[in-house]
Amino acid sequence: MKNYFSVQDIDSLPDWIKEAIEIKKNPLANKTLGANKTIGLLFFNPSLRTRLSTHKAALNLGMHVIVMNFTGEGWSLEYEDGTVMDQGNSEHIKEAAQVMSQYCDVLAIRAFAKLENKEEDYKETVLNGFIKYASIPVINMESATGHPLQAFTDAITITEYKKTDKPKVVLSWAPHPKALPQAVANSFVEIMQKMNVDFVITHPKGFELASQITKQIPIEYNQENALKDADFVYVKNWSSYTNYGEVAPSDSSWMMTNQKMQLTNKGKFMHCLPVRRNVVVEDAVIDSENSIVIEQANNRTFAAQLVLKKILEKL
Ligand code: SN0
Repeated sequence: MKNYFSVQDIDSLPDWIKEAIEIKKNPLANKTLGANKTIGLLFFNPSLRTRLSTHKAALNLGMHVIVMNFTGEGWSLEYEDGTVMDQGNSEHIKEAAQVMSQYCDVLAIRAFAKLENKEEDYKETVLNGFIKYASIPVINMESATGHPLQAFTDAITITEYKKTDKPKVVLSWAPHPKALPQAVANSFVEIMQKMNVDFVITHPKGFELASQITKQIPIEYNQENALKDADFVYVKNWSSYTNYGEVAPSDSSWMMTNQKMQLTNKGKFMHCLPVRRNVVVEDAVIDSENSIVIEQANNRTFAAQLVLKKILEKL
């Protein structure tokens, strides 16, 4: 594997999960693998878990870490070929990516969907630009359409907590005041298709994810029906894919509540965080003993560490 761009880059999910759980038991087992290697973490958007856990993973492997925020600090980059650059953008991705490839051995990039133009976002201009012009491996730390480090974390977490061979997993849409990307939901859906789970997606009509991602996964428009006997309830907002970037009118009926969780099989509550309390999920659910969001976030380090290990082994 050169780049970790999407969950499709995982060659064997069961093996990856097993190895990540081994790393978790002994995070410093490979503390010299990354000696004298540098990772550049580039952020075009805010981050807490992704930034700290990827940084921590790199340190556990003995790497040097350079972090750069493009939100106000870097030159604003141009991605189109042949543009007359007389507008706002100061530097072309061609030079930026080649220059950074001289300073670093691996790049990890966060660049959210802009949610203005579906075709533009789904072209993955930023990540694909770096993959095209950088001469070093590129890791996706949430791009316009996917968040594969989060999804791999989620697969590890479900494996750790499952009590049956084939648990029921529900991805339940939630309300949100802002337009959020489909990235987390997309990658979660993709990785669930690689797992032995009984998987259902529930959301209001009009919030269907891209059909090339959801494929044959059942969609249940009645949230309460979907939640019946669920072992894992993964709650996440995403803005509309069809009416691209549209936010649902404010309506708390899709918020995850204690009452709804009673329908599940003592279901574990999951969310990638950050989460808007009492909009997406009631306090009583996220604060309950069935909430595994903190352990889920803990697994971000070991997911990132396995991805980095795979990349370092091929350098
Ligand atoms: C991002 C998203 O893609 O949904 C990152 C999740 C890992 N979430 C947000 O941007 C939340 C912002 C907010 O104001 O609640």
